[in-house]
Order: sequence, then structure tokens, then C-alpha cells
Amino acid sequence: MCSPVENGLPGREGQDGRDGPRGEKGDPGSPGATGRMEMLDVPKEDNSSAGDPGLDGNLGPPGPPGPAGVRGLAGRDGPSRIQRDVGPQDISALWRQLEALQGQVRRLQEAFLQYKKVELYPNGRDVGQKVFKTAGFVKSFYQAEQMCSQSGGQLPSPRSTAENHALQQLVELENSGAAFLSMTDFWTEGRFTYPDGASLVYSNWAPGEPNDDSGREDCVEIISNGKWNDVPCGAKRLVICEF
Ligand code: MAN
Ligand code: CA
Ligand code: CA
Repeated sequence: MCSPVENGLPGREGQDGRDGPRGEKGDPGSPGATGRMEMLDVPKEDNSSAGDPGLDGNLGPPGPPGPAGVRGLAGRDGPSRIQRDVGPQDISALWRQLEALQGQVRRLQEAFLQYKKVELYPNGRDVGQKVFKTAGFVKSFYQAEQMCSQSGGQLPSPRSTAENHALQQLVELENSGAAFLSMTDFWTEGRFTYPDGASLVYSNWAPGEPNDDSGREDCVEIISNGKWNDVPCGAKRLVICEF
């Protein structure tokens, strides 16, 4: 739509329309009512044509919930859309688009939840925003760390009882005795940190651990009872990655 040109009438204001600033106003519009405000403001300040939007403002009241959705669109294209005449037909079209989008979002959510179930079965666990998944085989700490990072993940850093429990379940599931966690005391003996160097916010050491047995235990394993023990990084343990 050659709105810009058409707006030429609003012409003078057409220029104002370009002012990205207008778009910004759309943002303030956040409040459902604002949507209407935006239309009204534009007419007054920037586009005479905006005056039409003003009418829509009246419509706005009834659709408090609706307004938000509509405004979202306006927000981005504020200028161009405002430059167009916004009449009842446009509002209807926007509502139809909104309903169509809602249907698409719903179908995507359903499909996503289905794939999530498939992905987590049987060797994955999701806890909050995290997903833990075991590779089902053992590797040294270095190899395990590399495998996880190559897949876009990292070794597990359980930061709560819930996360630790999820990892414990995977260790039990695989019957492999223990899995590596991400933490090490590479840099300062006895001070375990996450890969980013931060100190632990949660721990579940087994009694007497970490003991740096033989002075060569700088990595951490989680065993089938959920407890942690420091072990040599060259040991082979179940690979579980955190995503
Ligand atoms: C025992 C304990 C642990 C240690 C392992 C090493 O289980 O001393 O602290 O890590 O042996 O195999
Ligand atoms: Ca150590
Ligand atoms: Ca130990």
C-alpha cells in the first residue's frame, strides 16, 4: 500500500509519520486503552489522517483484551499502519488474523508438548527450564564435557534438590553407577566451581566427601543414591548433558 504517498495528504504529517518516534508511542500504549490513545495521538500530532484512527479509539473500549493484540501489530508498523485508514473492515480483518494466529500457536504448543514427551522418553528429564539427557555410555570427564558442548549443552550443574533428583533418576535408569557433573576444583584444591568459575549454590556431598583421595580427585560424580563424590577426572562415568 502506498500509504506513505497517500498520507502525503496527511502529507505534512506524513513526514512526522516517518518519525520512528511514532512507533515508540505505540509502546507506551501498552495499556489496552493505550492502543486507542496511540491512534488518537497520531492524528493530532502527526497525521491529520490519523483523525480516523481516533474513531477506532472509540471502538477500543469494548475490547480491552483485544486491544492488546491489535496494538502489538501497530507497535512495529505503527507509522505505516497508522497512515492507512483504519476502518471497521480492517479491525475485522485484524481480529480474524488474531484468531488464526491463536489457532496456529495452539497447534504449535500441542505439537511441541508431544515432541517433548517423545524426546524425554526414556532417558531425559526436564526440571524447570532445564533438560537433562543421558548418552547412555561412559566417558572420561574431558570427553564427556566435549560431547555435551558439541551438542550445544554442557555437563550437569544441579542447583537444587529437584535437579539433583532428576540426575539421580537417570543414573539409576542406566545402571551405570555414577555420572559426571560439571564442577571441578581444578584451580583451587577443595574449592569446587561451575564451569564459569562461580562457587556452588547447592551441593549434596556424600559423608566425608570431597576428600581428594590420593590428591588426584578434581572432578565430581553423582552416584545412584544422589550423593556426590570427587573422583579422578580421567575416570569413566556415565555421560549426562544439561540443555
Ligand atoms: C572411595 C572414597 C572416595 C574416593 C573413591 C576413589 O570410594 O575414598 O572418596 O573418591 O574411593 O575410588
Ligand atoms: Ca581435588
Ligand atoms: Ca572422593
